[in-house]
Amino acid sequence: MPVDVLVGLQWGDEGKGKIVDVLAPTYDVVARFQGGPNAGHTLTFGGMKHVLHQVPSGIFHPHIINVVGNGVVLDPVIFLGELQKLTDRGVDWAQNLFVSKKAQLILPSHRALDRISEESRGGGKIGSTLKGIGPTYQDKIGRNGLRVGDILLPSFSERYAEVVARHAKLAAFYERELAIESAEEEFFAAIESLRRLQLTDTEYLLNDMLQQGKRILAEGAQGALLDIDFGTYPFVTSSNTIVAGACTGLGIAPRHIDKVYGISKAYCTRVGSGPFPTELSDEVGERIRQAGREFGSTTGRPRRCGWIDLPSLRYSIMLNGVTELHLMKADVLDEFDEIKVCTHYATPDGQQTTHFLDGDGLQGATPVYVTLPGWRSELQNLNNASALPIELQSYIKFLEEQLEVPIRIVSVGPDRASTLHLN
Ligand code: 2SA
Ligand code: MG
Repeated sequence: MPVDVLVGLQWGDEGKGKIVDVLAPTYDVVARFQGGPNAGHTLTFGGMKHVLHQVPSGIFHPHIINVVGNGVVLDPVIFLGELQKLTDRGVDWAQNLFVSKKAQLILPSHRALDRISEESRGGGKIGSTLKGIGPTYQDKIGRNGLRVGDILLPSFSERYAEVVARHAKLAAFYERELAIESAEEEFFAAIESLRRLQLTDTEYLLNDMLQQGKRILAEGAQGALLDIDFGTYPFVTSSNTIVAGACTGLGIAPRHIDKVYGISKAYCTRVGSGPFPTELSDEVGERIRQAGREFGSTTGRPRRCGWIDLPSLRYSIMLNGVTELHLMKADVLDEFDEIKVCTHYATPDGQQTTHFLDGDGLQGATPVYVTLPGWRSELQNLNNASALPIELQSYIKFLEEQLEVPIRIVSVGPDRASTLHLN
């Protein structure tokens, strides 16, 4: 039985949480493979909105096993807080949630270092979520990190002290102090609770489930343009957000991967710094922000908004081997007379390119647009794909031709129910 992977194709916030929730009933397992509390996956059903950061989005379905994989960086305080909220809402997660012993722990000092590192960058800030993501992955790659399994060892507090002592030296280099005393109290309380969860070698769990014929959905966080290797470096996150990350982040071999769901908004957004060729700094961008309620679900930051960018999508589709595209938040464009699509870039040397560019190349690229007519009607209550306005059908067809992948889902509202399946 295969593993299907769901990934964001832009700079995150494409609506991955909603689609995992929609697709989840046909899976036995939902597994997170990278990122951590920098993610904010929003699910809306039954008139309630739920935002998940580290808990996989299958948690609301009692039949689904949810796995936090080894590729994740886990903040125990935020994680336990999320679980408490689920308990308060009557979700019984205790039997359905497994955490990899190999996942890295985010310590209070990682959060402090994230802040110090951002502050020391002056004008070149990454715009990180300040959740400690970068410093934790640095420690992982530098072979200095603490893993979830370490909390089961009698020597845990000693090892913790060693790591924090090193972090304090790093802070001193920036002439700063960690100032984490009160955060440490919460941290150790959360570690106590974390010990009582199902901590295991999830690579065995997942591969055993595959052998039993179970279906696994790997849930990506952030998006391809924030990938540490292929994103808009250095304005990226610190993990491989593309489909390859699902193999290393879960311990699943590439040959098991079947479908790749690529999630894109009908327009484009970005939070944090870095190039964004189709960004609209005018009132059109503001209209998209208001209509789409484009504010970060983790930090509340206003998101930068712009038109859909096909060179970047083609790149993300290539890197991920996307087999079907899901077009999100189409309803946000309901009131626009015209919709623009960036088909390629013009470069300062007078050339045109359909390639996504790197670094300064992207900074200097001018988007070239095709303008399509808007549909000027309310999509939210549509429940049948055949009822889609002709202009939206043309928009979808245009994207499919340009991107050479089928669009299988169009989302017309935040609720589970506002999801149209196309053939
Ligand atoms: P980090 O914290 O080290 O991963 O930040 C590095 C860059 O990655 C961006 N990033 C994100 N971009 C969009 N959405 C994300 N998640 C939250 C959400 C963000 C929020 O779902 O809304 O609430 O603000 C996310 N996580 C990381 C980040 O902006 C940096 O550019
Ligand atoms: Mg998000």
